Amino acid sequence: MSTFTDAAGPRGVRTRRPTPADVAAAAARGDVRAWVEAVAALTEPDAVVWCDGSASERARLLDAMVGAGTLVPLDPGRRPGSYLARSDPDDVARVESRTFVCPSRRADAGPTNNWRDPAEMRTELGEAFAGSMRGRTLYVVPFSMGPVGSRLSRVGVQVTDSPYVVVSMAMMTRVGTAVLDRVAAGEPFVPAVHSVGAPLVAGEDDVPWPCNATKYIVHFPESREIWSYGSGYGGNALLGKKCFALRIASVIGRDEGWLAEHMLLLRLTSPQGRRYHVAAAFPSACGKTNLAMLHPTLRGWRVETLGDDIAWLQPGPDGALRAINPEAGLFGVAPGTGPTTNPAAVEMLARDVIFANVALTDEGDVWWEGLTPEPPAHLVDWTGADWTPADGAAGRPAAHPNSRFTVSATRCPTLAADWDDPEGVAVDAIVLGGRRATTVPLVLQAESWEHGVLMGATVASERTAAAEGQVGELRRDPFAMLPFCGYDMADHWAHWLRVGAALDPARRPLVFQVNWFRTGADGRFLWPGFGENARVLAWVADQVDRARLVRTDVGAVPSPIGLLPAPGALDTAGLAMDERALAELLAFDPGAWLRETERTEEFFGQFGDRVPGSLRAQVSRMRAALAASAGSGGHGGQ
Ligand code: OXD
Ligand code: MN
Repeated sequence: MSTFTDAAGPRGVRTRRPTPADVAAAAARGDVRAWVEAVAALTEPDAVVWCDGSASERARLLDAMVGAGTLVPLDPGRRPGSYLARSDPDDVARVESRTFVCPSRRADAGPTNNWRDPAEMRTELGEAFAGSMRGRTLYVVPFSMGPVGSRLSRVGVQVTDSPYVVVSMAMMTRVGTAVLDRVAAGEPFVPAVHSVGAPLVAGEDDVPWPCNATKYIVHFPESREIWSYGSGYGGNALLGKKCFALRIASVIGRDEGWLAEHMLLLRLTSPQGRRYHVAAAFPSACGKTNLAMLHPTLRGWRVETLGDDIAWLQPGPDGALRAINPEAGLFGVAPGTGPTTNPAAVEMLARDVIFANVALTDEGDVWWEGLTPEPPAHLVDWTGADWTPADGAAGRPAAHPNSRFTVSATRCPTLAADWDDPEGVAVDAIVLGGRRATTVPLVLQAESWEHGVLMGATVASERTAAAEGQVGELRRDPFAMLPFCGYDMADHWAHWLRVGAALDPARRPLVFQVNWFRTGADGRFLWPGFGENARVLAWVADQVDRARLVRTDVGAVPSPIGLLPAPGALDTAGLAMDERALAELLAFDPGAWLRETERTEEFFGQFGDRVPGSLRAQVSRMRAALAASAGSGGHGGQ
């Protein structure tokens, strides 16, 4: 067993193994070296390597992973600088059932998080992490979420025994020794401990994707710590993303007066050259990356990408809500990404990509469902088995439904030139969406910030493959943050109300709800989506103009559920769509919405009196208006 030198006391050698509490104490002192030493004494790696995020470090690790069989290099002519990783078949998605949020009081985690007593959890973690890195290297990865030094950014240090995680973190965040300088100068860091939980016994061969059947993704929001064990995949292991930039940052934001949200960030430019910044929340795998990289079908409109998954939003000195994307890369869902759904992504993925769990072609390239209309005649599927289109027809996809690409943001052809401006951008509109086959119209504007918060609080979506669970089942996913909020969801709504109140009313973003996924009686989507979504964004921009420039033309009509586009306000020229389908898309059914409000009240019930009174009052008002509308036989929309 290695020894643990206690930097706090008289320098001596401890023979006992440090506990997670000892590790936490070293981090709390802001002493990165002592913290790393403590983690090493707990986990007993063969070596400790401090990473700098350099190209040479990346090259070294990539080579080693190819040697170990973790990565398959792709054909350099077809997909230069790119690799395929095949994960363990039991390590393919975020494990929400094993994700824990552990403040001292259960009530502070709220009813939608898995809470565990922090002391008990530390005991369990102590057992899991004891010797968990034996035979492996412990890498120290200092990283910044957001541009290094921006007042909107925060830093962290991840230790990990996975070289795959090191290389991925260097693409997804800003890794470098400048972060350690900031910590040395007194900036607090989020300590993030990660182990795949697969110690190697001397002489034992490694497997290409080490992991453990038991997993822990643990957050201690009060001490801002992250501990992740047993998985090497995505949000379970790249701890800057969901664990830090959402669960821990949401708590930091709550305490400091800002918001860490599961939102893409884009800039929309009109044919007249007016610029609008939109932050949009959608549950996992609902096409955020596609929307962030939208290729508008409306002539003269342009979208530039600022972020595709996470936004940190903070009231600025100018009274606007300023936002940055804390990430530096994209970890996107591959299936469904193709030349019609997202041409810019196809271009982005041409080189320097690490793919996970997609299929391999006979030419050494990658393929996934949706990349081309017809699959190749033969593939090696994500499990490494032979695959032909007959397997696809039999319901066995070649790529795992949650297969992913990891790529630097700088590869994104639609990336805004100023994407890493430390001042961020001023958000004009917030868009909330979910995957709803029925009930929710194509687009709806909130009547006020408070109404927008109600819209956010009631987002619901049919489940996708990004996490375990029954695909298709409808689940409430407030602000698309259900799996990502580090504190009580209802407190999160109250915090949204507080942040809104801190903004200049003239600069406060307008809030909208969208639903690209409504289906007709035949079960087919009513709205073509993708590039055509620009039509909805153009209406959003128009509404921003009407509010900001005090335009008097009418863009929206009131209804009991919010503002709907006024007849003719949504530009549908040239859209191959009949009037009936359009009317269906924008219509709302008072009966269905009455049921929706009942479900909302039921949903709010679990949060008790933490639900802000103004949200409950709005639901009551909406119910009364809907009852009157249903009674008069009224039917909203166009
Ligand atoms: C993601 C997710 O990976 O939301 O972005 O699951
Ligand atoms: Mn996401």
